[in-house]
Amino acid sequence: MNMKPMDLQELEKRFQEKIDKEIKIEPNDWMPDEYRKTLIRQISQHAHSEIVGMLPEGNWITRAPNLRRKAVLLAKVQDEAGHGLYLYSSVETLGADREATIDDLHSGKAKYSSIFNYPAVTWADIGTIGWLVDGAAIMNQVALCRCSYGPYARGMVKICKEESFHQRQGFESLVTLCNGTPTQKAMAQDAMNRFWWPSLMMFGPSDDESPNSAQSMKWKIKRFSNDELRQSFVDATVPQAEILGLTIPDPNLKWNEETGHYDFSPINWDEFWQVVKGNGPCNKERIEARTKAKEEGMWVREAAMAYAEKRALKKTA
Ligand code: FAQ
Repeated sequence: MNMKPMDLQELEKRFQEKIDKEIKIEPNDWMPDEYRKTLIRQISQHAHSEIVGMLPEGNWITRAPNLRRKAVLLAKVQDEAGHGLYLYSSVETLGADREATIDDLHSGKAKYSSIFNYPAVTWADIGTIGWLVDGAAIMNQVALCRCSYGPYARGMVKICKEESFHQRQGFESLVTLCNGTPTQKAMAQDAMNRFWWPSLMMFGPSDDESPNSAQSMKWKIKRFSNDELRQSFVDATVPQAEILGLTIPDPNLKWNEETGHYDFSPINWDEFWQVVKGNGPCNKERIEARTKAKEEGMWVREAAMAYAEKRALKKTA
């Protein structure tokens, strides 16, 4: 039996009609609580991913092999910070408190992308992160430019332009390594071996294990399912690996004439859930780094607040 009052039912009906007509939902529009909650969850996780994602690469800024690579890497890491900030602003438009959202990351309550719990141990990892991780991120995020929530969709347009540069710089860096000495090529292959499967995991659990997908697709927050995007990523990336002369670490990877896609081996979902639950190689280190950054930057925030208060007092006086 449906116990909802008529006006709520009517509001929900009109809301879905708007979505079906591709009209964007804006912050002051009426929206179901669950739609708001889903967006706060997804966008804040996305923001945390961008910020935590700065750590593995930031670690290599001082060790980039030349000035050009260093400038590019510095620009990329700064872009990720910018993405995090747009996304936190977008979360605020939904009425969420920014500080509370960030505290949820530090307390371990909030999730962020599993991929950033793997270490970047060699310079080839930096090219590989650009190529595979940013490549996977774009595959997912281009679709988010058409998300039904206006502020998120518009933020994603700029983010995708920058992610596209990130992917290209990663690929270009790997072209250099793969055409370099045998040791450099082996380093690129080793990075590929370690990052391939975690990159496929970025798209989330398979469709039949994804509790949020059905409703998010109906609300047009998500436009494609996790498996559809993962397949598109594999299909797009295999020819790129061939250009680089790198072997994808999957003996079952092969072109399927019937489906028009590449077949690939099952994903190790135990590993994925272990990493998501906090037991990946770098989870502890990542949260410690973010908490330390917050503590060390506290004096700046306190000084800014004190200055703002002083100015406000002066004005009233
Ligand atoms: N890691 O029901 P679903 C980047 C969670 S940005 C950890 O399928 P949904 C840029 C999921 O939250 C990368 N947790 O969930 C960059 C849910 O948990 P909950 C981040 C994951 O939301 C590059 C549960 O599993 N991109 O890389 C993951 O419908 C280089 C069940 O899953 C985004 O955040 C995972 N991989 O679909 C930066 C894009 N996958 O909340 C620096 C926006 C799933 O119910 C360097 N997000 N979970 O407790 C999305 O598109 C979606 O949220 C999905 C997951 C597709 C990630």
